[in-house]
Amino acid sequence: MNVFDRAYDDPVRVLDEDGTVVGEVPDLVDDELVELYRYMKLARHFDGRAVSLQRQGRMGTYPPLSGQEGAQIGSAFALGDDDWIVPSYREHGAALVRGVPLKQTLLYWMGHVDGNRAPDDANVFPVAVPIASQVPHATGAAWASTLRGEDDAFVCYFGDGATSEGDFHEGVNFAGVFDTPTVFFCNNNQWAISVPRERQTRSATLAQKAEAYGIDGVQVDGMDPLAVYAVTKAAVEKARDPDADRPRPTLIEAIQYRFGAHTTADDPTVYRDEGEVETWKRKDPIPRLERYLRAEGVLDDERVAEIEAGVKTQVADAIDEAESVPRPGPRDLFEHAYAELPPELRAQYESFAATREEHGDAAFLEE
Ligand SMILES: Cc1ncc(C[n+]2csc(CCOP(=O)(O)OP(=O)(O)O)c2C)c(N)n1
Ligand SMILES: [Mg+2]
Repeated sequence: MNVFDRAYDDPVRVLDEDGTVVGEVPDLVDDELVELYRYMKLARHFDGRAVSLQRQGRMGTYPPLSGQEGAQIGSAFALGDDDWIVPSYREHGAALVRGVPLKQTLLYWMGHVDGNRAPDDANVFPVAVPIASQVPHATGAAWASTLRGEDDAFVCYFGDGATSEGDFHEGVNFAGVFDTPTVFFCNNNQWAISVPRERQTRSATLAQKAEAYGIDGVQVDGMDPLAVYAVTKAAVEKARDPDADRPRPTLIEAIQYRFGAHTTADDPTVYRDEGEVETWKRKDPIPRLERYLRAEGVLDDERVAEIEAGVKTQVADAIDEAESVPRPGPRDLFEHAYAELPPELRAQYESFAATREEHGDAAFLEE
């Protein structure tokens, strides 16, 4: 199957909503399929616990990923060891597959500066909160890698809303012109906070935006992990091949839905219908893959129970580890952005320090 030779509005599918095979099943052995499933369960459980920690005041704002596990885990699974991911702020699942421990993700959302530094061997860029700012970075890093004679692919994640930003167009255009090994992975979860996909662009699809930049564009059912895996794998292999007979960059539009709020600071009930959420929940990537794996005899009740127990322990341990790290102090607010504080920030810092002294804040003074 050449996934790139199809209409922009014809998403690649492997499993239907019931887990029945409707496309070409990618070549993964049973252990890999179970691992894919386990990671999705782990990401889902982590997500629920992270929201709960925020609600209990044990963590800062957090962007939930539930519903998007198929896109995140399926795509990250398709990468080689030396490939890179360039995430937005919701890619905890993809980062996990690439070797960022859950503890690290928790630390980030707890406000620790160290949380934004992936382990050296994980090949994961820092979290990017400014929308689409990571797109030119992914193009640039991929171009640098080519200039160095390496053959690594760079998968850049961003949302539907990000396609309205100049950075998206600049990054994809440059990638087309310089034929960089970049895979632009758009998580079209239908909403940019409260702005629906229809108010984002008049284009019929996001995938077709690739046409303007002379690269391949393809839609995939983002809640079908096997389809996501197959499409990402094809895009990554093309990106790595300097002799490819098609442009190396690809724009993937992964159609999906976020089940929860945009972040814990958002209330989606004020802008979207409960019926819409229920419709998309029927496409949930986890039961879908589970049904397929049970039908294939790869999973049974016992194995599922074992996976669920393992996932719970892994998340509980990560929370314990993250919470045993001393909390960042207010002084951290003034560090790390500038080597030397500009005068206005220095004045703010001094005024803040004076109030801490007045309050006899020993912890602050000792920091
Ligand atoms: C440049 C910029 N403008 C505005 C914001 C505020 N903001 C944070 S998330 C978001 C919506 C992004 O939607 P989308 O790209 O679809 O990603 P999603 O969160 O749905 O994954 C906005 C507008 C921001 N972070 N950066
Ligand atoms: Mg979105």
